[in-house]
Amino acid sequence: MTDFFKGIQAVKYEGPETENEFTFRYYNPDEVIMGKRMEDHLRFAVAYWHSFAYEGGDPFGGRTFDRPWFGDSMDAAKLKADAAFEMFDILGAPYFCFHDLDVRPEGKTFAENKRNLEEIVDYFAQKMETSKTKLLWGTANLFTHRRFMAGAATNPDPEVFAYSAATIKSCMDATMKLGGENYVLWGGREGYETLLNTDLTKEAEHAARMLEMVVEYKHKMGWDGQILIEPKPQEPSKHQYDFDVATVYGFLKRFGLENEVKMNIEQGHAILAGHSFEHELALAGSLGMLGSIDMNRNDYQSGWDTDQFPNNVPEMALAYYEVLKAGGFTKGGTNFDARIRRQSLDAEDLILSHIGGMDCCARGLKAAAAMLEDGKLEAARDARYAGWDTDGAKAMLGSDLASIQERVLADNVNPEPRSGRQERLENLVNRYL
Ligand code: XLS
Ligand code: NI
Ligand code: NI
Repeated sequence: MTDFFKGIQAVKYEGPETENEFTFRYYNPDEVIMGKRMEDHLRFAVAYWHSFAYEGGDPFGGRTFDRPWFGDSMDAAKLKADAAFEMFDILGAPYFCFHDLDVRPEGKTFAENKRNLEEIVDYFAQKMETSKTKLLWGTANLFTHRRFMAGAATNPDPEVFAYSAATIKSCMDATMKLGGENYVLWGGREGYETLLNTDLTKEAEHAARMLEMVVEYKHKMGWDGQILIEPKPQEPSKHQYDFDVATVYGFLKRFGLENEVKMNIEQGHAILAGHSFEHELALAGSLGMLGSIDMNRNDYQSGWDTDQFPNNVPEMALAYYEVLKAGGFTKGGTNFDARIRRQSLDAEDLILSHIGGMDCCARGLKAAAAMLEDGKLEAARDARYAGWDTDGAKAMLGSDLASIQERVLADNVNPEPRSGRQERLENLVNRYL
């Protein structure tokens, strides 16, 4: 036991009336919603990087946090793991997620990195024998070290492609060994700073080949986890190839990978792309591509990926509405890719931020389920398209321009516009919140 979280008890559900800050008011893991336990709907994950590796830096200043595990030795990495699993227990977190660089010190060579990761993975595996927390996904950090400054799979230097492929293999091995349910690829620097030095064709082909190798390795190992791409439009690079759900879908179709790969959709990234979160989720749902979500909001004024914990229930309600409509999570879940602010120095802040985020998502989920069960919103949507239920309308889709023109002339077709009833629907949604 470390003494980092000393005095903080396991967080329990006490209901909305409680005065105790260290309890859940809405997140009640065992409560059954639409036939499924809340914990099984939401499948919360703690992000190792933000909670344990982030030092409190911003572009204008460095470390503000003082954590006993900061340092680049294996002992420090193990202390970090001890504290992490203590926090998972306190929160009753069903899952966590990590990058290789979050959990192991950076070595001088690839071989050293590989050994360090394997040692920590063994350490995790021991802890996971007694912990209830499982691995939602693993991933490789192919963006922090300077070797990746011009990309990983899309780097003009084939040796960086090689280093990246070797690293991905290690991270997939780690994920499989720990029973992870997904493997995520976020293309941190897969994009460009300037078109003046960039070959778009080569970079796309190399990115696709790397992804194919990931899929091939998954099948070779007989692993049944999901491979997920995480879209983001920019930051750190000026333009990122995995811009948004629509762009990633086009890329997957272009290279014939659309049945092998799904998406991990992050709220903050949706906003950076100029979309709402529910837009990205709805589109992924309609394409059958919704794999998992990163549940962290951006500040709407800053235009930066601020990775804050969610605190807006109406937004969560619309988001989980799309998740439920898409059939809910199977292997995916709700990862808090969120960090506390750099002035939030205390161990308590780490716990309270997660409690708040979990409660906010739980309220959103409950509202979404009520909306879906009530059926009024879907009924209104169906009514809007009811014209298409007729045999004539269906047959038209199988006909051609000339026959359609003949009928329009013969029947003197002259459609009357109808209200889209937006405000009525907005009023309806507000009744569930
Ligand atoms: C960064 C991304 C990153 C991925 C994992 O903006 O959200 O944290 O989720 O590499
Ligand atoms: Ni992000
Ligand atoms: Ni993310």
